[in-house]
Amino acid sequence: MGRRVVLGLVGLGAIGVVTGARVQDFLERTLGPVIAKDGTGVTALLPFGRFRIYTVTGSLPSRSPDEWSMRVGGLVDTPLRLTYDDLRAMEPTSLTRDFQCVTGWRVSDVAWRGVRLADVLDRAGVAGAARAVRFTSFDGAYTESLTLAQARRRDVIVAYEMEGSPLSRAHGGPVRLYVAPMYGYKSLKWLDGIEVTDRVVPGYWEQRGYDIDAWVGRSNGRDDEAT
Ligand SMILES: Nc1nc2c(c(=O)[nH]1)N[C@H]1C(S)=C(S)[C@@H](COP(=O)(O)O)O[C@H]1N2
Ligand SMILES: [Mo]
Repeated sequence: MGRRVVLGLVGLGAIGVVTGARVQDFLERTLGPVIAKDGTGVTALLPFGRFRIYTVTGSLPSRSPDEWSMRVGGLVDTPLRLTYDDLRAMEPTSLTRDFQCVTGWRVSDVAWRGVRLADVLDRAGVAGAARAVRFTSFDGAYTESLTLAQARRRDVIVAYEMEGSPLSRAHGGPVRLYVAPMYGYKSLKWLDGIEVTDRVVPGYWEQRGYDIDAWVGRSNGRDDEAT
C-alpha cells in the first residue's frame, strides 16, 4: 500500500470518530480517490464499519434509485425492466444472517431487506430450458451466477436495505444480490441485470479459481472447518 493511501485511511478513521453518523456519507463521497489496491491490482478494499468494501474495478460506481433499473431477460416468457419503485412495490422479505468473505472476515447478524429473487424470476416467467441465472453489475466488470435451484431459495434476495437503511453505494446500492448461504463473492453489488440461462456461466471470481458452489463452510477448501 502506498504511503498516500495509508495516510488517507488514517485520516478517514479520525474523521469517522469526529463525525459519527455522517461518516458513511463522507466516506462515500471521498472513497474513490483513496481506495487501496492489493498486489494484483484488481481488488480494492477498505475497512468500513464492521465490513470491508470490495470492488474489483478500483472505484465505486454510483447510481441513484431514480437512475437505477434492472433488466430481467434471457430464457424468460416476458423480459422485464424493473425500476427501483417496481422493486419496492413487490412483497418485501427480511433476513438477518452472518456475512462471510471467503478470505476469512465475517460480520455477524447483518439485517437485510429486499425481495426474493424467486419472486423476480416468477414475475418474468422462467422458460422450460432454463437451468441457471447470471447476474451483471453496473460496475461493468463483476458477474455472478447461480443454478436455478439455488436462485429459488428463500434466503437468496435482491436487497435494497441493509441494517435498516437504504443500501449504501459502498455496499452495492441501490440494489445488490444477497446470497445468504454462500460466501460473500456470490453477493454481487451494483446489480443491474438478471439473465436466465441454460447453464451456469462462471462469475468473476470463479473464472479466477473460486468454487462456483460457494456454500459457507463447505467449499473453497474449507470443508473441514467448523462454521
Ligand atoms: N460488483 C461487485 N460485487 C462484489 C464484489 C466486487 O468486487 N464487485 N466483491 C464481492 C466480495 S468478494 C465480497 S466478500 C462482498 C463484499 O461486500 P461489501 O463490499 O459490501 O463488504 O461483495 C461481493 N460482491
Ligand atoms: Mo469476498
